[in-house]
Amino acid sequence: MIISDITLGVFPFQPWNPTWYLIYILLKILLKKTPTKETRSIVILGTKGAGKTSLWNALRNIKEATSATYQEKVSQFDLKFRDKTISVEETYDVGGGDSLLSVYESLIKDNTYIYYLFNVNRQENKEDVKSIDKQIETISEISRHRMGVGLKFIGTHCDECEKDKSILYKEILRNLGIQKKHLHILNLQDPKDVEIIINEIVNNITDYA
Ligand SMILES: Nc1nc2c(ncn2[C@@H]2O[C@H](COP(=O)(O)OP(=O)(O)O)[C@@H](O)[C@H]2O)c(=O)[nH]1
Ligand SMILES: [Mg+2]
Repeated sequence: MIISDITLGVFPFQPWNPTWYLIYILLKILLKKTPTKETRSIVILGTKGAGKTSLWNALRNIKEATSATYQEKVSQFDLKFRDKTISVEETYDVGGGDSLLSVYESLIKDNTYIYYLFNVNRQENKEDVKSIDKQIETISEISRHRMGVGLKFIGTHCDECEKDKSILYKEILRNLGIQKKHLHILNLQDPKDVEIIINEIVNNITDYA
């Protein structure tokens, strides 16, 4: 019975592989619609070039072109939406390379909310699929030893995709075997799209300054 539930997940999951089966179950537990009032820190992870640094910059109102990131400190900053302001705890903006997987251990703490970014145009790209596999496996494993970790996917670069957004949603939801509430499809270069994330963070987190 459970098998039929997971056969939907064809990308990046391989449900016939027992390791993936476990990871898939763990991931399901991690999926949370939004940060919550218990959330204490925000972490942005994902594949190379997906837009992690762009999103950190947009959240901080930094208008700079990005270059490949290895590991850069994101100092504490205030995030404001309408009349509410919250404080975002210091963290690191890490690159999408395999060598940085070990850093996840210190980034993902109790009550961390993870935005997991991938480029919607590279769903079939072998390198990206491999790194999503590895990163999700690492995140799931670390989160087993943490309390209150939440995760949601953000498919980026949707402006570069010819497909209609509703079709893209359907395709990705089917491939990942997740529900719509666990996915945003955004153009990170559009301030309106970034505002969706700012609103989501500010309105669900209690100020933890
Ligand atoms: N068109 C478009 N470009 C994006 C989007 N998100 C990021 N970029 C660009 O993609 C490149 C890589 O982004 P970056 O933030 O450095 O990715 P990172 O490796 O995940 O930190 C940069 O040139 C960004 O300007 C998006 O949603 N749409
Ligand atoms: Mg970067």
